Amino acid sequence: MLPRHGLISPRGPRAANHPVWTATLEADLSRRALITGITGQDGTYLAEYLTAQGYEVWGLVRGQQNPRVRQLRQLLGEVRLIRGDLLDQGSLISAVERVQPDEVYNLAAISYVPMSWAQAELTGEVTGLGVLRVLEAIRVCSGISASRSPGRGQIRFYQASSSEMFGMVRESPQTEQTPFHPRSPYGVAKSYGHFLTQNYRESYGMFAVSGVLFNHESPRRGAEFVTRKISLGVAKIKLGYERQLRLGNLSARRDWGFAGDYVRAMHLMLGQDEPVDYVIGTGVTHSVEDLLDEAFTFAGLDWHDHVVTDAAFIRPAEVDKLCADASAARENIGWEPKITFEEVIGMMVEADLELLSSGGQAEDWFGDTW
Ligand code: NAP
Ligand code: G4F
Repeated sequence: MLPRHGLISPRGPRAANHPVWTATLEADLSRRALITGITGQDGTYLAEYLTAQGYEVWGLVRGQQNPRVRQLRQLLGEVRLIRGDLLDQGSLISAVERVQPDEVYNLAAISYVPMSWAQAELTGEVTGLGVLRVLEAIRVCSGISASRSPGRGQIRFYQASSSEMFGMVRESPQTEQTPFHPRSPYGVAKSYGHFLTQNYRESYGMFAVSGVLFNHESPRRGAEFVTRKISLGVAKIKLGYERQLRLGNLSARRDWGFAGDYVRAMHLMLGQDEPVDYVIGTGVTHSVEDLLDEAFTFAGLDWHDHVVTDAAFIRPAEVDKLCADASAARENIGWEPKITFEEVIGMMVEADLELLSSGGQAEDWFGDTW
């Protein structure tokens, strides 16, 4: 639906004063969010958070028989789903037209770094060009062009940028001013999405921002990522299903936080008067060895007895160390993490012990082993 008379409204012309509409006025005033990547870790936390804030939440799901939809329905009964794919421009335009969102959160991506070497072109298409397609859907549906800027009440856009863009870091900790040097096709694709979001803000005056988020984890994390691979490994060893855990580079360092804290930052960023990008992280860095210490000790085990390094998990190019300086987010938008590294790792090991001892499998939840 294109706005008439050049009026830009995310839900089209509102007829709030018309008698037919007065009965639905209250419902119409609730804000509406469209989340891409709703079946992923962050999508589920963000959907829960926005629903609790009174939003009407819509999630974009891809595929004909997406197996995650059933899990999503069990977890988030109130969320409305709409079909669409970041590879398909028309489907994104249809979704924005249908939902008429106030806010769009683009969380969809191929997000597993090793997969970005195995399927580099697809990663470029989804994680990189996918951002362009979502921005274009918003631009077209809002009637924005080089000569027509968005008005008040425009659709606000959040892009899930990543600390992987810093890659071979030029300084530590990393801030909003730290230059990018991505080390994987994933990091390169995210850098494209980041600069494109900035460019649409500057070219068209759109309220489009990127959150440069450092690693964030939870019991909903995909089993291919190192924190969840370790929490599942600990649970399997503790319960006697396995004896060994095979991993790659144990000296890599990351700034690991809790996903539930990070989705609050996404929402805060879209609620500001001005569109500004922020770095989001805890400011504390740990090695994979520290992570092993924490997780195995939590379950009363010693990782040295079980962990084997395996060259199959070493990356063609590694990001050695990441650490956020999120002081701008703290000072300007009042964001701070509440859950520590130790707490999130304990939460994950506990959840996986419970999951496996009750007969569940990681594959029943989000993600499969790589
Ligand atoms: P995730 O669990 O891997 O979820 C990725 C989501 O993208 C899934 O819902 C997936 O849907 C969807 N998706 C993949 N290809 C798609 C396509 N062609 N069209 C539509 N949807 C597609 O990722 P996450 O950890 O929640 O992260 C959310 C976002 O933040 C990602 O963009 C990630 O790159 C970024 N990020 C994450 C972190 C972190 O530490 N978690 C840090 C920085 C940035 P299916 O279920 O259909 O596969
Ligand atoms: O858990 P990871 O796979 O996460 P990575 O590569 O840091 O990426 C995650 O965080 C990014 C933000 O910085 C996101 F943008 C991205 O989407 C994703 O969510 O690996 C963490 C570290 C790496 O240095 C890796 O080499 O753990 C090391 N590692 C060691 N052994 C391993 C393994 N990683 C995995 N996945 N599997 C291993 O066996």
